[in-house]
Amino acid sequence: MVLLIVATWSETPQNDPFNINGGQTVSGQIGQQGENIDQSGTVNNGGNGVDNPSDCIPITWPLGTYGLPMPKLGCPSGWHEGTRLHDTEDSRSRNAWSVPYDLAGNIAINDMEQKFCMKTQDRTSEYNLPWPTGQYCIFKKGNCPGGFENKTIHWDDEDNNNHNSNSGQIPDGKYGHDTLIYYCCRSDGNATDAIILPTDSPFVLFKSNSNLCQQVRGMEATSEFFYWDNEDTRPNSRVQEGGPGARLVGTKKDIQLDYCYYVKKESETPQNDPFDINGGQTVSGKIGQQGENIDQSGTVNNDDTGYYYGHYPYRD
Ligand SMILES: [Ca+2]
Ligand SMILES: [Ca+2]
Ligand SMILES: [Ca+2]
Ligand SMILES: [Ca+2]
Repeated sequence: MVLLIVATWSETPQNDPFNINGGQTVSGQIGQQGENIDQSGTVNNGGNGVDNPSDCIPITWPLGTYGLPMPKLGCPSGWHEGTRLHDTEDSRSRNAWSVPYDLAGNIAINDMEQKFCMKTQDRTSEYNLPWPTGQYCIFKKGNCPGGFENKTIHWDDEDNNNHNSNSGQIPDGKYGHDTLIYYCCRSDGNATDAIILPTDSPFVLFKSNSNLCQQVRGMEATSEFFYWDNEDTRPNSRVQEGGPGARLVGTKKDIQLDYCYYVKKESETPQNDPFDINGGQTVSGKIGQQGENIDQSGTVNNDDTGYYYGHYPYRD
């Protein structure tokens, strides 16, 4: 989401009141009503200060070690990549996938790659929060973060001349001639109640115990899938109730698994950006409820504009 800081009064500035230097990527998150938004970098607002800068919290990926499916556009900064190649059924192969399919990895009717984004550092900043309640799953790496339950999917990969392989950082599991992957799942909230996660770049979550994608504030979710043609002879694939929405299909136990692919909501991109963001890099901000302040990042120079800086309306 592009930083949306728009004045409520009629005098929406023609000339950008903000000059955000440096162009670093910053995500902001907001607190509860009455709180301020995160601030990072030097904010010079000519005396219209944020009420309680100490309340500001930048949006970060939640606490814990875990993984997410890798979208084609890559992993969050600082995470590690990994790959699992499934040698899927060679006889009358019929892997299938959604169109569009926005996950990274080579896919074909007889083999496929799952690619992973793995967060191997438990805490990355003092602002990390726990994962919020909801209905979603992530990959397990070490202990599941608080509030999640362990779940598994077992793929019966090709039995004959199996050429499964893996590389890099991968989720907890068993990676032999078949594939067992552990997930962390929770169903302690409603998928329709939006949770707050970083919106800088696309990411992927799994459904949990629901046909719905967990809603994420500022992001548009699309349900995509991959269908594995698992081993046909003595098929032995298994999924768990309450797991990441995998379904066994047919007597030969193929597996269809849904992915929720998240991109920033188009509607949150202003037509005329009232900000002059130098450097051409992305600055993401998230805004709070009405009456809250917005995040600022980099140097904000609003000298001689006279615009009100203390609070901005929530726009979603
Ligand atoms: Ca194969
Ligand atoms: Ca097998
Ligand atoms: Ca076979
Ligand atoms: Ca099969």
